[in-house]
Amino acid sequence: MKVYIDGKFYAEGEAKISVFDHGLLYGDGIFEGIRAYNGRVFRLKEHIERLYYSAKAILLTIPMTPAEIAKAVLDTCRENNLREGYIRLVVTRGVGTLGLNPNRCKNPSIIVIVGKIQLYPEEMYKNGMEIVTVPTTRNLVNAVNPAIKSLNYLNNILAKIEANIAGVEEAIMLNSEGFVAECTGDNIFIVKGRQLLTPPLSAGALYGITRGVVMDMGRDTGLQVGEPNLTRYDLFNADECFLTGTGAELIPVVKIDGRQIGTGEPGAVTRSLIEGYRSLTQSSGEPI
Ligand code: PXG
Repeated sequence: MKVYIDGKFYAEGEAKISVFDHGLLYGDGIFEGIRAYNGRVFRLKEHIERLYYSAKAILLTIPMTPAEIAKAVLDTCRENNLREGYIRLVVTRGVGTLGLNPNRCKNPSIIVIVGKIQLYPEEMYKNGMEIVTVPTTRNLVNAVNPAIKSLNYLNNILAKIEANIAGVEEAIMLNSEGFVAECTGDNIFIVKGRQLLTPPLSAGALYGITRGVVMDMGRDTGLQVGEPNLTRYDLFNADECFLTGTGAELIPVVKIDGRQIGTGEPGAVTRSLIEGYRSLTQSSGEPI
């Protein structure tokens, strides 16, 4: 695989970033996880828009236009003959001194890596997954807002480790008020009657691209889509529950903290949204 760094392609072994890059020293940077399906990059415009939102929030000036970033992503796919797979777009603060002040970092670096994506086991898409709530709470929105897709993922990683310890693949994270925020790398939805609900960004959720697509599909199919604060009680008593993410797509959840959700099998609304999402990913996107 060839890796794009600041306008040039490098073989995997040669694709290197300075140890003085503040992305490494302080996790000072931002990223996007994007998918390509069937020779097209899915929701590329939305991912790049979110990248600029993250950059705005951390006062990082991306030294390229959105159109140039899109071209770099598509060029990297072409260079690697990628038709199907995962694209990691990273912008670091750049090389600076050992002090944390970013004013010494003159040149942010732009990196595009393509590869394969590890989905959850296929069996879980069919039968649903079990998840638990973990002790690590979501970062405060007024500290490092979880809406920023920053290179600081320790909050999520700690929760992921706690999920692993509990023997499950994903974890629900609550915010400091006890409301559901999201999972470590996925947004969470519930279905209750004709309502399709997901926590608001203010609860500590990422502005998920898949989340947005699913909310649109929900509206199109006549569901009442809402973003209220949700508690664990709301999740336990939902008819259906599922997670969304670029990597995971949509995956049904059938057990939370030992409580069976709905019938204990993936629900009808979830299954039809999975179908709808799969056909969208196959039929739309920016041609490579
Ligand atoms: N919340 C968090 C914290 C995320 O990191 C999502 C929600 C879903 O957002 P999108 O925009 O993808 O619908 C994410 C995205 C991985 C992986 O390697 C994680 C994500 C995306 C792709 C791969 O685990 N997380």
